[in-house]
This record gives sequence, C-alpha cells and structure tokens, in this order.
Amino acid sequence: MSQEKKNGTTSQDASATGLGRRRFLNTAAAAGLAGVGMAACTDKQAGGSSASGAASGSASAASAHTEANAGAEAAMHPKPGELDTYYGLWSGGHTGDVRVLGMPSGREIHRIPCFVPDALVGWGITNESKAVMGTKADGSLRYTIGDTHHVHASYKDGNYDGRYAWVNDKINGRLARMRLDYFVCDKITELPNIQGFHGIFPDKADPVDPKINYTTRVFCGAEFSIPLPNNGKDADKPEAYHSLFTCVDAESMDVRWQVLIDGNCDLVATSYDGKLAATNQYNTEMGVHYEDMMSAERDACCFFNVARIEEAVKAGKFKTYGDSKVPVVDGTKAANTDPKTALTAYVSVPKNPHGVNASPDGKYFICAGKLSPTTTTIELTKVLDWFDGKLAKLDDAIVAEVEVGLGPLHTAFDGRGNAYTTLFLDSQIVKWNIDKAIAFHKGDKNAKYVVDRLDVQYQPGHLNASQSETKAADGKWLVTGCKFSKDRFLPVGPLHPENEQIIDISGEKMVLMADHPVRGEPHDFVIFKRDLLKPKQVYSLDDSPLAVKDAKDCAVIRNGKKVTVKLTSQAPALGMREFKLKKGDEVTLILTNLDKVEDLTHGIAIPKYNIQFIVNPLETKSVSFVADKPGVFWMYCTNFCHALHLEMRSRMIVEA
Ligand code: K7E
Ligand code: CUA
Ligand code: CA
Repeated sequence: MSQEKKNGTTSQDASATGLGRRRFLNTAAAAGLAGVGMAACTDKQAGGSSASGAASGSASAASAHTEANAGAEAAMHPKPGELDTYYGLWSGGHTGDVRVLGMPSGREIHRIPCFVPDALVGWGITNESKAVMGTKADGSLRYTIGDTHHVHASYKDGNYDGRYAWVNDKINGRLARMRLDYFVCDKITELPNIQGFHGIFPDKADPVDPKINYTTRVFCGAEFSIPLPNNGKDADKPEAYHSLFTCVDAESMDVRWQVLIDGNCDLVATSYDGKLAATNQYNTEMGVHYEDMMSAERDACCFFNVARIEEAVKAGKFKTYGDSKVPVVDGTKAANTDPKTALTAYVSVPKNPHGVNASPDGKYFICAGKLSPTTTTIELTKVLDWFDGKLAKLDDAIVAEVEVGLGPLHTAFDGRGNAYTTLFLDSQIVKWNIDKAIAFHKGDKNAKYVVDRLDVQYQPGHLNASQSETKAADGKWLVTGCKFSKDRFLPVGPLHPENEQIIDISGEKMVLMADHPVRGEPHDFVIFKRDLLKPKQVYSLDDSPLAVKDAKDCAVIRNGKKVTVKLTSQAPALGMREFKLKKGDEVTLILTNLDKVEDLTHGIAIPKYNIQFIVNPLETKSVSFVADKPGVFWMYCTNFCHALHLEMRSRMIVEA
C-alpha cells in the first residue's frame, strides 16, 4: 500500500493490480478528459494505484450469491403476490417524467408525468394537467419537453414524511411537485432568470424555529450562468454572466428568494438542522468557454446561511432582475468577506466537483471530485463556526480530502459510518469509511479508509442506498445507475438502455445482485421504506369542483357557442349513450368516474379529435376543444374495465 500527500489531498492505495476493469470505456473516457484537466489526478493513476482495489471487488461480485445473502436474493425476487419492501422514486431524464419502482425487485410500478405530455393518462390533454403544465395564450402547452435529474421527497424529523416529492427540469428551468398521496404532479414553477436548473434539495427543518422540523423550502441550483438580464445585449461580456441559487416555498411553490453568486451551481445538499444549504460549483472560473471551466485546480462548495439570507430579504437588502419580482440578495464573494455578516461561504473543493451529499449523522457534506480522484468531507459545525467568526480559515472546515478513484460523482451512505461513491471513469463503486478518512487526512497513515470496491457495468452516474438521505439510513440496498450497458442486455439497435444495478450492502463486501435495463435516462433516485407512504386508492368526489356527482346530472348545457358536456362513467356504461353538438361549438367535456372500486379506471377517447385521457375511481377531469369536424364520433373507453368494456361507448354527434 502506498500513500502520499499532495496539495492538501491525502490518498490511499487500496492495493495493486486490477487493470482488467479498465478494458471498457475507461481508457477512452480518461484520455478524452486528459486534454481538459485530469492533471489533478497526478501520475499515480498511471501506475494503477488509488483506484485499483478492483481485483478484490470483482472477485466478490463473481462469487456473489453465497449463503450469506440468500435472504437478499429472496427479497430481490418477490414471489407472485408479494410486495416490495421499499419504494424508489426515479428521475426519468429527458423523458421528462418520474418513475416509481418497487425495491429491491426493481419492478417499475408507475410513471408520474410532470413536464412532458403522457398519452396513457392524458397528461397535457386534460384542462387540469394543462393548468399545471402551463399554457400559451392560445391554450396550447408552453413546453412539451423536460429533463428530470433529481427527485427528492419532503422530510419530517429527518425522515421522509410522505407528503411531497420534487423534481427539476433542466431544459426549461422548472420545479415540479408531486403529491405522494395520489402520485401525481400538482404544481410546476418556472424559476426566473436562470438556465440549466440542475441540483435540488428540500430543507429538513427551519433554520430558526425548532418547531418547524419539516420541509418548508426547496433549494434549486442553476448550473448555467447567463447574462443578467438575459436580453441579448451582453452575450460577449463574460462579466455579465451570473448564476442564481433559488429558494422555492414548499407549500405555495412560489419563488421566495434568490442569491446571486460567483461561479455556478451543480448539485445541492441541505443540513438536518435547516441552517445550511450548499451547492457544488465546477465553474468557479466563470468560464463561458468549455476549456475555461477546467482551468482552476480547485473550485468550491458554496454554503448558504439560510437564516441570514432571509433576514437580508426582510430588511430589503435585495434587488430584482427584469420582470421578476423575486428578491435577489448578493452572495458574491466580494460582498461577503466578513464572516459575521456573510450570507455565503465558499469552501474550496478540488477540480470540477459534482455531487454533494449529506451524511445521515448530520455532521458532514461530502463533495465528489469528478476531475479530481478525491472526495472532500466538510464538517458542518465548522462552517457554522466560520459564520460565527470562530474559525479563522474557512477551508479548515475540510476534515478529509482523500483519494478514492477516478471520476467520483455521487455518494450514498449506509448509516454505519461508510460512504459509497460512484467512480465514473473506473466503472466502480468504492466503499470508504468516513472516520478513517478523517483520521488518514489528519495524518494517521495506517487508517485504511477504503473498505471495498465493486466493478459495475458501466460508467455509473448516481447511486443511492435505501434511506441513505435520511437519519434512518439502513444500509441494506444500494442501487447505481450505469450510463452505459453495452453487452448486458439483448441488443435492440443502436440505442441501449441504461443499466440499474442492485447491490446488497448489508455485509462488509458489496455484492452485485441484479441488472435491470431502464429506458433512458434516469439520474438520481431515492429509496425508502414502504410504510412511510400511505397512498390513496380512490379519489374523493370533492377533489374537483367540476365533479358530476350523479349519472342523472349528465347533460349538454348550451350557452351560445359555448357548450358544457357533463358525463359520468360507471362500468360498463357512460352516463349518456349519445349527445349532440353543432359544428363550431366550443366544448368543455367533464367526465367523472363514479366507480369507487379500487383499480377501476376508465378512459375516454374521441376519434379524430386527438383526445384521450383516463379517470381513476371518483376522479373528475375535463377537456376543451372546438367541434370543428362534423360527423358521428364513437367516444369509447380506452382502459379495460369490465367484460363489456368494448361496448362502453357513446356517440358524439356533431351536426354540420
Ligand atoms: Cu450526476 Cu444531473 Cu445528478 Cu446525472 S447528474 S448522473
Ligand atoms: Cu370503462 Cu373500459
Ligand atoms: Ca472548474
């Protein structure tokens, strides 16, 4: 074993050999990055050092299915009728949705459409979903694409409380909220004056009021800097480019405030005491050009003092940009040199860090180096000490900075003091012990902080462990989202699925249990115990003011050209067998599903009118359209509901 200390970064070599795993994309990917600043990784990597505990890792994977994890094996393959023990909420990437998986089986149970229309449920077709998604003046959708990366759920007492989850849209800078009682998106907020909204994290408590021990804010990081205001005038003035860190109210989904910062935002983390939020920054150089973003050896993790920011907003110490009325406080370095009044604190972190994750004991934020082979452990009480004027040098809040392997991206936890970090370039997960990393960093060169390594297939992005981002981290399951799957599944042409790999982390060694193909392209996800959620199976008629509460209330109500059609569905018939419209009518059709039986969903399609949506038990939805095509249109139920499902239709007659 060899180790060295360089530029304040300590490193440990988990042991020799094991270049085999580099056969895959690693070499090419590393070579590609070399040109743009892998320099920080030093010559050690060439010697196959820090990242090369692989041999043992792959050996454990190969001999995976031993008696020790027979229980895990059984849990992974629930028998018919058995339920999973965990929920997983998965971002869908540029499908713009959120997926719900049962864990540890990895079975996909549901998709929650948010930013992108969904043909199954009629998301983007019904008036209710269009109101959430946002429309242009002509009633058409403002956006039809999205790119979801980070999904996180609301907290109470440091654990999920089953109220909400949130997910970002990187393309159009929007935050969506999902209700976890119905598993539907109920609000979307577009963030002003930002681009490339990437990291999000809900707070876990109020920074001031201890009674508010649950989520009331959601923090949003803007990855791309843009000229402020972005009006086409300052494209060639790099100094005009800025990035804003945004706070959204968890309940109203209004934007509360923003912070103008130096550098950019990548991923976001929040402390368990509510006092601190932070965002990793890979572009402290404020580079507008690609190469410029990799010129510095160290970037930063920017901390936000939430209470002070809100005091500044209250005191009127803010400005606004463009049409936005959102208060923007000044969090730039120049404006925050005095710790005792500072709103922000920039802890330095090596080269283009990516993920930042809060340890379940509440003590640390861990930044993954990406272009540096290190993880940086920042002690939160020390950051607070700095804000109190009790820590002379902010970077003294760094209690460990250790080598873990090539391309560290994200970190998960087992609640037993171990961290698990994805190594994108090494195609590995490294398990390392936080206390030992701290000891090693302090100078105890016998502290073996690398516990295990596991080869994954291939190039992992996110990973997460069961309950990892809560105080109840249980160290049972780890999942990693591999960005490449190459030879792992039947070939289906040029586009490969992603490979989600499920790993048993209950023992000392990680054991790879299963591969699951997933449609592109999940990023982050959370896995939590199923008893934290109590989803409802049936709506209440009172959920919609439009509800048609009785089949007798079905009617065509005319007011000039404006026509309201009130309709009910109850297996196996619709409330009206036929109804008449006139060509040119501006129609709003309201459909209530009067079946109150669990799982009895109906759908309604109107041929040639491009309309299809479903109504769940006791749910009401509406659509508006112009009856511009005369003729007979068989509206039919699309969702199999009954032996007479095929007969469940109604004639919409549009008179010429
Ligand atoms: Cu690493 Cu967008 Cu979370 Cu993807 S980000 S992996
Ligand atoms: Cu109602 Cu099918
Ligand atoms: Ca950089």
